[in-house]
Amino acid sequence: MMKQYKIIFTGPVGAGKTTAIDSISDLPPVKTDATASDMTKLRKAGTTVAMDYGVINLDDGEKIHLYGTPGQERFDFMWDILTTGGIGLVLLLDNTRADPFQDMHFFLDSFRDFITDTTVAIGVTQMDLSTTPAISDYHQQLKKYDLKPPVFSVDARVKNDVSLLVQSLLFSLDPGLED
Ligand SMILES: Nc1nc2c(ncn2[C@@H]2O[C@H](COP(=O)(O)OP(=O)(O)OP(=O)(O)O)[C@@H](O)[C@H]2O)c(=O)[nH]1
Ligand SMILES: [Mg+2]
Repeated sequence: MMKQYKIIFTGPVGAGKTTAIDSISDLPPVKTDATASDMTKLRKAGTTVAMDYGVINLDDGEKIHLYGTPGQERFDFMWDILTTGGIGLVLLLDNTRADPFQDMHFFLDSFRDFITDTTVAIGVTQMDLSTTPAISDYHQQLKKYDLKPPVFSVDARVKNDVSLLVQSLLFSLDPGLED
């Protein structure tokens, strides 16, 4: 029986969850983006209302299933559903948002039980548009929690960036998973 793993991407609206899964999925991803009137203030056309799904096929036939949550809190009933059976969380944060540390706090708190049972890796997107806060500032903030997750600058549109973040998550979970 080939092993199957599931990881979950979460983070605020526009952080790049849908884009990231698009970038690394080996199959055309399944998206549930809808246009909404309140999207006009964002740089993007759609927002996820249920989930994203993609998959990475590993060389040995194993699969990593990728699930993206909606960013909007009004769809937070999906968050528990999507984390069930997952082995780790990728938290994407948008560095151009008003208060990315507040976003980080909110999502670490919302997914606290899941993170306690599994592991988390953090990707900070849009650093080309806003260079502050710096990655070192995120590390500084994280000292307040009992967590030492990997934190990377990630462009969700770049496959290699997203791939490195996923690898760091798998590695923090089980060094044997990465080769
Ligand atoms: N300039 C820049 N744009 C980025 C970067 N990462 C992602 N984007 C863009 O930011 C937008 C992210 O949109 P989505 O992927 O829909 O975001 P999401 O997290 O799925 O949002 P919701 O589903 O609404 O919660 C897209 O237009 C991406 O092309 C980055 O590092 N730099
Ligand atoms: Mg989305």
